[in-house]
Amino acid sequence: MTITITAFERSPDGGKGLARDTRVRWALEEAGLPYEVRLVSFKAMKEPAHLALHPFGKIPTYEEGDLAIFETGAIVLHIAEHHAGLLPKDANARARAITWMFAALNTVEPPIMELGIARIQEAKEPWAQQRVPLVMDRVRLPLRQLSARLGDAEWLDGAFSAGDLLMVSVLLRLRMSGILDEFPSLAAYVARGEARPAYKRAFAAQLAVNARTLP
Ligand SMILES: N[C@@H](CCC(=O)N[C@@H](CS)C(=O)NCC(=O)O)C(=O)O
Repeated sequence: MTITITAFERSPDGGKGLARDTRVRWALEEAGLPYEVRLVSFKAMKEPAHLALHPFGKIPTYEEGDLAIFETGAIVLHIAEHHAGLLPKDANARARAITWMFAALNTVEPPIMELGIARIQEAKEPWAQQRVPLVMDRVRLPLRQLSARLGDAEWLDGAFSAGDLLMVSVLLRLRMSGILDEFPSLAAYVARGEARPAYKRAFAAQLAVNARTLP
């Protein structure tokens, strides 16, 4: 059955791979699954056809036969549960890997998103100067804790898993801020993720979309 995902027709990051379709592309590449991409404009994302797939009018979505789902965490979990390579077979190890998926999306990502909002959308507010350092500290706390847990290990819990895929994807959003460089073990962890052939293929595929010239 053909897998179709949605992605930005033109990503606001210009192809840096930070839009969330890259996470899904990466998971599909790790699992060795071919997929098609339907590109959507910001306008189309808010129209009924797309809202039927994604009630919040965002990308990515995932369609396979009569299944249509949204939310990158759910999509990556679905891929990982049905194909080898992203979750361990042992039940407890699998539960721990899924825990890291949730930790990436529920604990580490929220302050990182908040920092993006503080730096860009709220930049002109009179209080922006005071707020940004506060949010940066809110980003640093889970990073310190994550770095302590990772230690010298290659991945978060044994072999590379969907937990690492989402954690690396989330941490990548910090590169521009310079905060990642304060945590050399996390910077090296992210670099290991980016060095995976599946990540490179996913990155190249989204870049090809964003580098093309629109009519
Ligand atoms: N929690 C959702 C977030 C989805 C999301 O925010 N997608 C962004 C792209 S990375 C989007 O579509 N933004 C366009 C908009 O909000 O209009 C997920 O993980 O899939």
